[in-house]
Amino acid sequence: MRVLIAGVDGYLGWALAQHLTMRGHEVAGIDLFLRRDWVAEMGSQSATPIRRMTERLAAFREIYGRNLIFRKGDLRDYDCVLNFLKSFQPEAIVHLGEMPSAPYSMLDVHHATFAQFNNIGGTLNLLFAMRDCCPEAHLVKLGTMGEYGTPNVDIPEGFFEIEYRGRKERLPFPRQAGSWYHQSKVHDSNNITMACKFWKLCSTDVMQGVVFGTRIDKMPEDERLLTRFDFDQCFGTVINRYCAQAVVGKPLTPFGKGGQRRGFLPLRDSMQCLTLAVENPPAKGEYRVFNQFEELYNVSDLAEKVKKAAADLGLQVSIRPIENPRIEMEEHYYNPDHKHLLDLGYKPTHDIAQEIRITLQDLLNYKDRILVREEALDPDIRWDGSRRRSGYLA
Ligand code: USQ
Repeated sequence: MRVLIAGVDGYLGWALAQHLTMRGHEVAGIDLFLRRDWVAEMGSQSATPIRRMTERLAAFREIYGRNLIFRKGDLRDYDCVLNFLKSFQPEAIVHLGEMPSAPYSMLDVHHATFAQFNNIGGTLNLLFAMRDCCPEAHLVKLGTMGEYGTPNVDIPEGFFEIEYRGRKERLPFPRQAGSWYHQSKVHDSNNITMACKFWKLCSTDVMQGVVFGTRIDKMPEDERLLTRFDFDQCFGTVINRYCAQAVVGKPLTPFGKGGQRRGFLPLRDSMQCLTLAVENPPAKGEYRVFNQFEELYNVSDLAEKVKKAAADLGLQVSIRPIENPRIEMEEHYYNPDHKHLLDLGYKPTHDIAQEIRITLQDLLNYKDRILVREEALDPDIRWDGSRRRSGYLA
């Protein structure tokens, strides 16, 4: 299948290009390298030494014997999007090309408007370009579990049956985003739903949980193929940040009471799930939603798991909760469904402890790259709009 990946230079995109190629798909990618700039803006860098795209492409060709067709381009530029789609004629488009950080979007008005213009505008351009040149293609769009928020009831996969004043309807489950970034994904979901309805496009909107780890299945041992690994306050997700903290001997930092529950999945499982979505497209005109995660954990339990895995490797680390810079519930009910991907054959990794151990081992090779950007680990972006470092709570 011809698959176009928007955001191919990112954490998921670079890994997915390899995973899909190993499965025999013809892959093209587009990227503007903005993730590299955003992380630098946060005073940080990828712990793994990611290469320039020219070197990445050469390594790709050498190791997989296939070309990754690449275009440097901006999804906010409609002509660029349209021309690339026209020339590649994708059968599937995996859209990972958005600004993915909640804290980054909460920095100030400029970052909030950037997050929404960039994400919503890029997705709209893709939808219009699909309508105009490849309406049969399948859009696999990366949404987020964060679109639903943390309601005090179970969360279905996108839709639920409701009876109101004696009448019944299948409606989208209410979205209650927790940041300007998460809100941009909610708007995307609404726009995609409309494009499927009006233009008979088809789409899988993937409500993905928090991804962690360094590895994908069957990954050849070559440093040039490593995907990026961020640990700063904006682009590092919680388990990845804990692992980076453990490697440089800093305390692990659950925010506040630490009872925040989320769905998590290793990078290798994210690849498996996105591939299942690509290889099993919905019907013409269908908009479907997959909740994509392996298991639910709270952030305190995860800190304990990282501490234990680190101890197994001889690293002594402590856990010190810090003031929560975010406005979010710190103890709450959380019970989302996640059946659609399992029905399609998703086989979860399950051994989270083993995955954390592998991540720590990989990071130990790059300890110095984390140490030189150690300050980037400490959060100071607050949801109330102020900027102040979070102190330890105990
Ligand atoms: N957290 C800590 N300590 C830390 C960092 C984070 O306790 O050092 C907590 C946060 O307060 C939050 C939870 O961990 O309650 C998850 O935070 P995160 O930074 O790992 O993830 P989040 O901001 O939710 O965003 C990430 C990705 C985003 C994706 C989302 C999926 O950056 O692109 O959409 O995970 S989900 O969380 O399911 O919405």
